[in-house]
Amino acid sequence: MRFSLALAASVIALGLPALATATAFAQVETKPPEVPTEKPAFAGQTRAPTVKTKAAYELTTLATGLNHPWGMAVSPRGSILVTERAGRLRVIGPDGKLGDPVSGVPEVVASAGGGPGSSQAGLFDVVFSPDFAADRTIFFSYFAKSPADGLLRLTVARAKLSPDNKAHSDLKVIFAAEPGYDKQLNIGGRLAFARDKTLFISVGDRFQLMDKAQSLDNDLGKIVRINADGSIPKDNPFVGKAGARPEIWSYGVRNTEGLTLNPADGRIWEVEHGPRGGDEINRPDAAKNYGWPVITYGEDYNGKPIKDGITAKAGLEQPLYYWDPVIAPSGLVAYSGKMFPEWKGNLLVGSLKQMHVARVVLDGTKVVGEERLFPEIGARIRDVVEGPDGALYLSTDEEAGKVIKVTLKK
Ligand SMILES: [Ca+2]
Repeated sequence: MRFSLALAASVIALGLPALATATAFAQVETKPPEVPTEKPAFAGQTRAPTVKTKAAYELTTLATGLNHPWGMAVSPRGSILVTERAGRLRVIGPDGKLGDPVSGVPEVVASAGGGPGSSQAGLFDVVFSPDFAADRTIFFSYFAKSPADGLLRLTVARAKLSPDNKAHSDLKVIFAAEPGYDKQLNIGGRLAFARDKTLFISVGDRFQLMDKAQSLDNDLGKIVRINADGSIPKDNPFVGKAGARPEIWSYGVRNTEGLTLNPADGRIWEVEHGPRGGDEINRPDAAKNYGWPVITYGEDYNGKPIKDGITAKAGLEQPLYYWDPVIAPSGLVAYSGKMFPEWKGNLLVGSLKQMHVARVVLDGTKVVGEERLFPEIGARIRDVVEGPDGALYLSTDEEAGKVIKVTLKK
């Protein structure tokens, strides 16, 4: 913004058409940054130019009255699994009918809240097995209290869904993030299958334990990769390394609530909640350190710097993109459908705080444009998923939350 304003001012001084210049340099973000002294590491790392979709879309509310719907998965036949944070799993049939809670979901530790300092626990994400047609297996993440030590952990389980979609069976816990802890902030909890059928899990830094994101002897502040049966893939980067947990794929993240396979490059991408002024997009590489909390954009909620207040350091990865002010990103899809050809290859990111879906236009790994879609919904967006026909499904983070379908306008 600083540059565009300065440029616009000098253009006005020269008597050139200021409007055209302002349009050419218009950035999607117009509010001042939280930390104006911080500078991006490269051009285009923040405040991308505004783009505007030509696609005519319509929004249809499929379900209402869901308690903070958190995660969704759409089957090839159009059934939608949706979690409610309080600990219920529901199925919306292809006919749009909302089913009763699926039985057999384990007990979760759930709490109300939202915003800095409050609790945010419960039942989180749900994904289909890559072989669902054959194995009827689903995977879900939740916050649970361990009977052994009474502490709370992000937990991932698999279970079989009955043919009538009404019950779970054969529940098996396949991951629990170590160490357990008694507080309920920055838990993470997104799930995404890679093409090789390994399961990626985002684990938050648990806020007060942020320094653990930098050490490899624990799972907090990490992107974790496991096999679908809970075993460790032999080609994980820290397998056999003394003092490192073998399930770790990459580290130094804060609270990742968006994780997805990008069909364009076959890679897993993530979006994470940073501190005030530092939300990020990253494409996690094996064994790499994404910086938190040693480097970050933004500042602490009390206005003080995070650690040394630095944004770059040798050996630590830069985010591909950051938002300052934050959007509070949750839910991520790399669009590959046929319904909206214009969005192909774009990242679609739910925004809790700014109540929109950010459409992020990529050129390779570089962000070249951004748009704020669906502000007319007027609600915190918790999850964004793509259906088999290219329609989008959004969930809203509300006491009486909705599932909304986005389709091409007829
Ligand atoms: Ca980072």
